[in-house]
Amino acid sequence: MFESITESLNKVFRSVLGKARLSEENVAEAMREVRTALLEADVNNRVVNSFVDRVGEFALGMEIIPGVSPGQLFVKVVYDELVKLLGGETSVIDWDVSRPTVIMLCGLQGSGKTTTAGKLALRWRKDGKKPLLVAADVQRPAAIEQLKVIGGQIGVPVFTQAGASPVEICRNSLNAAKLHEADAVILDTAGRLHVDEVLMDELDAVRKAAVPKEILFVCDAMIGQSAVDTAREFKRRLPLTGAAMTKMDSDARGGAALSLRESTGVPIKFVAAGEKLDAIEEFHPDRMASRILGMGDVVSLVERAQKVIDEKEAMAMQVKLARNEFNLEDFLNQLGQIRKMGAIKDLLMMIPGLGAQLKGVDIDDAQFKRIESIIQSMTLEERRNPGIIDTKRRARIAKGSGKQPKDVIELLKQFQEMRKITGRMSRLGVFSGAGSQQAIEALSPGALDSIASGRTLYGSKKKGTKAQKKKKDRKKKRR
Ligand SMILES: Nc1nc2c(ncn2[C@@H]2O[C@H](COP(=O)(O)OP(=O)(O)OP(=O)(O)O)[C@@H](O)[C@H]2O)c(=O)[nH]1
Ligand SMILES: [Mg+2]
Repeated sequence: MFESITESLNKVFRSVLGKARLSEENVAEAMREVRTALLEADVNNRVVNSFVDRVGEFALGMEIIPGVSPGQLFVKVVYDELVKLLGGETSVIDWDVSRPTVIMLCGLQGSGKTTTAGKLALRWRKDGKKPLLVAADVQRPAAIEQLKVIGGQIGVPVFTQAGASPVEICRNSLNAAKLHEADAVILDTAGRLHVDEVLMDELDAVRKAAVPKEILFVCDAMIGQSAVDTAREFKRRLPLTGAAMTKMDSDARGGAALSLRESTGVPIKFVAAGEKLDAIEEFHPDRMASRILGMGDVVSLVERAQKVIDEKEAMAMQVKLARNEFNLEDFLNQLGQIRKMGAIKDLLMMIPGLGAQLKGVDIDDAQFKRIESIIQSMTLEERRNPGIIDTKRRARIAKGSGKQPKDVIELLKQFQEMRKITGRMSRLGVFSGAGSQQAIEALSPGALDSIASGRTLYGSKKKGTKAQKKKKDRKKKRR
């Protein structure tokens, strides 16, 4: 599984990890090699282009993290983008609660539908569920027998109905499910060598009759990136909810698995790597990305360092609050952090107990934007020392942010109020526990400076920005 791409990516990584510094040329060369590695793995062209562009952009804007080399950071950027490419979050089966969950498997002939049906049944039986297998492939006479044998091997009942159509079989299987008290009904459908209308009509009729909660596209990994076209064809006629990649054990390249999600939007939910009935796993994009890169230790090292940076930043903020040094610049940064996390109301709605109370309450993201645009129109000096903002400066700030001078006055008033409160809290000792002392001690000299200056991989923000601009220009030219 993925052996060839792991090997070629490792070659790229060894070369960047061996360098104390990375020049723009080094990054460009590494990116060229990453591109070749992906194309050789039979990854879809468009997927490769967008992946390489994204990695390149991030690599050029990477900020220095103390204790982490640029090469290690580069590996982490590739890892992060690979996780996203594979779907980001793990996609799980959406179980029905009020009725047996119907899972319909579909795919080309020989893709592994019947085997996968058995594998899923075994897996879910082990998880304490009561699965029922349904033989809905009347195309191939031996297909029903094949499923019966599998059911016998794993101790899962198989619903069959001689002489009936797939639609009848699937509809009747729902009654059988009630009888067996089954909670997972797995429909094994027929395949064809190519996507054709007859097959699609049949599958669509089955879908309407059995109302599956999940329609999984069973995809033979060995077909490489042509999986993309097939999946698209299936998706055109059926609302696919996920994919199961099979025969990963026989595929060293990985083109299908790496292209499918990005180019069809269908999340991979399972991967099967072997003929045996226990050879199936849930698909976790992060674990798969580490496996492909073979760089688990580098990735976790960088993650740890990034976490420390976040903690140090938070602690530095605490110290500032304690010393009543919190200024508009810090305020702007904090707002940016919050906004990065998503719309404010959505965030608040996630807090248990708060969601219900917030229903109907209007929290306006535009408010935050207004505050940000006013602060952004101030000079650094004004942000750090709002006391110097006189009538003239106020008029300039208002003009720059497209607001009225009274809005600027309002914001400054609110900010002073906030500082009064934090000042009071500080005098009450809220920020003066062991925390802030530890915070000061934990801040290694230089760490704060590098956070503050936002230095990039090349040692200066300016240079990184220029490099990014150059890259953008190049991209524009290509178009
Ligand atoms: N190596 C390997 N072989 C597999 C895997 N999954 C299925 N197979 C094999 O692929 C062949 C086809 O599998 P089936 O499950 O019969 O495929 P199908 O999609 O049901 O085929 P039709 O019903 O003819 O459309 C069988 O020989 C399986 O043993 C896998 O993960 N790894
Ligand atoms: Mg079959």
